[in-house]
Amino acid sequence: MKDSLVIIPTYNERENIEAMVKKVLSLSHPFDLLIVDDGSPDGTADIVRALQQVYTGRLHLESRQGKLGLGTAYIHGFKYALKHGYEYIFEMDADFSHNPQDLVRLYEACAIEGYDVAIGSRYIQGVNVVNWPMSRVLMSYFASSYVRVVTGMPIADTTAGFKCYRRKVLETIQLNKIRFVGYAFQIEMKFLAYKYGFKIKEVPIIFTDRTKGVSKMSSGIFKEAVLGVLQMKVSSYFRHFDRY
Ligand SMILES: Nc1nc2c(ncn2[C@@H]2O[C@H](COP(=O)(O)OP(=O)(O)O)[C@@H](O)[C@H]2O)c(=O)[nH]1
Ligand SMILES: [Mg+2]
Repeated sequence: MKDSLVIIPTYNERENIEAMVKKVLSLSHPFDLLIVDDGSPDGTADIVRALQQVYTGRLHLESRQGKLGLGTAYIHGFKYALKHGYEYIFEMDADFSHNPQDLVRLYEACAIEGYDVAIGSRYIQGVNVVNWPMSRVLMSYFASSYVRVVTGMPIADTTAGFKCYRRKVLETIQLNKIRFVGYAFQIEMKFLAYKYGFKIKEVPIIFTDRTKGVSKMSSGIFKEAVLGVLQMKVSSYFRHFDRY
């Protein structure tokens, strides 16, 4: 069985991707890396292809036709990870908002401490967000609280996108039933892991806004989450969460 796969979805991350690949593949733990690129017009995938010559066998690329959303990019990556036998599967952004060094801490929470899901959490010890405008910090913080109240999950950072899953979590959650395509996907994944009774740990991290490239966050994504979380909660009453 292979050990760890970090999945990074990309859309126009030309300015970040090379430094990110080099960083992840030089960490103390031997992570493999999968980039799921949605046909970025800026040529992100070409940079990855060139780097594959250097990191043979450790750097993988899945290219999709167009911008199909963050959630579906991760589902695509999860299926790849399961098919190729990885035990620990990570989600991370390409823009250095998540410090790649923290991958090792997420790994240890699962591999050494025995948790099923480790979440890099901005809100477990105060508010650890650097360089975001106050409006976005407040929106993210209150969105997290809203989700916590509606869903009842005991997680401080319910929208976090920096995570490690043990393989069995992704095998149990029926990936084809995930309803959200955008950022609300992050909420749904945590909710399902929680409902199935997996052991979840929040690892405190410092989140720093990107310095290169632009954010793909939009108000449509936000709307998907607000109503969608209510629908998700209601439909959970009609679903069985028995593990096997
Ligand atoms: N493949 C793919 N990646 C995406 C898509 N939307 C966003 N991303 C990537 O997802 C990560 C998070 O997006 P980002 O723009 O940084 O969002 P923010 O941090 O919430 O402002 C980055 O690595 C983006 O390149 C998408 O539709 N498809
Ligand atoms: Mg970002």
